[in-house]
Amino acid sequence: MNLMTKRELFLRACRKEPVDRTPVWLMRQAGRYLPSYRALREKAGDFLTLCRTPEMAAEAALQPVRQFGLDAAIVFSDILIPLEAMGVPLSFAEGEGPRLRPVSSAGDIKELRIPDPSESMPFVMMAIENLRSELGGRVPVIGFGGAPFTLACYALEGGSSRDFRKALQFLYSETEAFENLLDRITGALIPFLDAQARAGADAIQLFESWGGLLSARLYRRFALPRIRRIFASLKSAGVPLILYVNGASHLVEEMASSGADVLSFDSRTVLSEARERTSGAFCLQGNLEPSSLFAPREVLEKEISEILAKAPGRGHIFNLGHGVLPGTDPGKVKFLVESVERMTRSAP
Ligand code: 1CP
Repeated sequence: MNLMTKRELFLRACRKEPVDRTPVWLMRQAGRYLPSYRALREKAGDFLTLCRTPEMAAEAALQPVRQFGLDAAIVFSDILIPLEAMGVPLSFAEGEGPRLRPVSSAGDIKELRIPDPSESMPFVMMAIENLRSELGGRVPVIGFGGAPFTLACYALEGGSSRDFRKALQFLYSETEAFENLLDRITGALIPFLDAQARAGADAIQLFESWGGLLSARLYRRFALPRIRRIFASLKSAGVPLILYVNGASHLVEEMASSGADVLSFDSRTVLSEARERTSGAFCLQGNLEPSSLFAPREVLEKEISEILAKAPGRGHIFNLGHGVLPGTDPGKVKFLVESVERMTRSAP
């Protein structure tokens, strides 16, 4: 019998304490690949309404936890929600990515608000409270935000992009305004993430989806100081702080100096090398390539065991290197969760 709750298991792993087995959750574990999510979204009408309706948002977050026995729930929301609260209109067109009214000048940036999260985004904290009461403290709840550089990229670009050329052009041509934008976003994120922890989030993750666009030098200059400020401000909340950076093989040392407790990598970074480069001081999270879930079970199982071999023992939270891809077979997700549990459980 398993005496440790999933919450204890997860929190112990974050602190690199001994655990019964390696905990597992997946970035973007809720979403369109799940038929039950598609039904819920249809009921809500659109994605943002789903995010803004706490009962439905809690249900979206619970679906994968119930269906696959994952070891953590992540609140159902989006990294772009705080930009909207700052005064950047946001929409999601059917079948397309996000659309934002682009921030395009120093003047636009001055007009951005630092919102009070309990007034402008109360639904996120309510979804966390709902989730917590549904899970009865047995499964940890992860709160999150986008890292400032990544959010600045979306705000300047007005949506997604392969290379965020407009955003980088602004970084070089209007450097001071770019820094002001990063600072405003940072100022908005601190109370928002703090409110999530106070509402009951057991851990907070920052998603730096576009950090890999920057060299280590530029990352240190623009992105890292703001992340440090956020994590320093959140320390008093007393919850583990997780930093995920996509494309970060050249940023391992920068991530290690961010103030995070857990470092989360995509599949291009070998976890044993990250562990060496950080002197074993951190819990590592990751990092199965999401497309491995398209492979036959025998191949998927081999890929899972490769990841586990690179991160043996304590101080590892199993995850994908990036989000679950649309079109993923939910049966494979179940198989993944069961495989990690079977392969890492210590003999009784
Ligand atoms: O049509 C739909 O139903 C909307 C699809 C969708 C979903 C399910 C979007 C639009 N966002 C989300 C939820 C979401 N987004 C969650 C909670 C669910 C979970 O993880 O289980 C989280 C943590 C996010 C985080 C997020 N949003 C990131 C960081 C992670 C990453 O993938 O790098 C990013 C970059 C976004 C922006 C965003 N929102 C939605 C989309 C399709 C995107 C990506 C846009 C792009 O490709 O640039």
